[in-house]
Amino acid sequence: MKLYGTLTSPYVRKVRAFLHEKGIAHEFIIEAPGDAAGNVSRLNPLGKVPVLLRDDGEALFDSPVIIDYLDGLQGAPLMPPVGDARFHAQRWHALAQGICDAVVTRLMETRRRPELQDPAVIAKQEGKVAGALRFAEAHLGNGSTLAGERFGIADIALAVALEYIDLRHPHDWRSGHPALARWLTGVAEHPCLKKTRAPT
Ligand SMILES: N[C@@H](CCC(=O)N[C@@H](CS)C(=O)NCC(=O)O)C(=O)O
Repeated sequence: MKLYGTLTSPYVRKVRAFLHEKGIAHEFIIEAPGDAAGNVSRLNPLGKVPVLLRDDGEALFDSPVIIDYLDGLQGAPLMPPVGDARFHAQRWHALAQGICDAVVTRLMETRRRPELQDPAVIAKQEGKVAGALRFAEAHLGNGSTLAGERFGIADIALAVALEYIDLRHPHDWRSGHPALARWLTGVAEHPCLKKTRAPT
């Protein structure tokens, strides 16, 4: 199978980390949505990365859908199968997805010409990030994993989202969220996260 995407997209990184953690063989093809090769827009009508192309030619898109598909393929599931652990993992995944969406929207606004930028749009997205950080700090719990017994999708998704804040909306969120900062330090050296970190 082939994964199309960029080195900096947090959605792509999450899928790459997931593939690595599950030990699923794949080819990673670096291609941005607007690249001349045109594979992304050909395979995903929404023109977004990541796109996963199966060997039978079927294309999957939107990172949660790709992850759901990959989790059923081989190895121990990274999404708890039932119960509160499953719902908690899905909620962490949704929170992480929302952080990435807010940081991307903010980034796009800051990249417009200064006279076109709307400070209200930027403030609104920063408010979402701040709210998500507060929620994460309050719901972390005491264990090293966020949901279920083992390192899984919740941990991958949140770690990727927090490091995406550092990449694209760098600010000192750590002093106000010490437990979250400690948690990230604890998981950041996990091989699937180290291997997929965006180049600096
Ligand atoms: N909900 C999507 C979001 C994917 C997404 O927005 N990817 C960005 C890159 S970070 C993209 O391809 N943007 C191009 C565009 O929106 O045209 C997912 O989780 O896969």
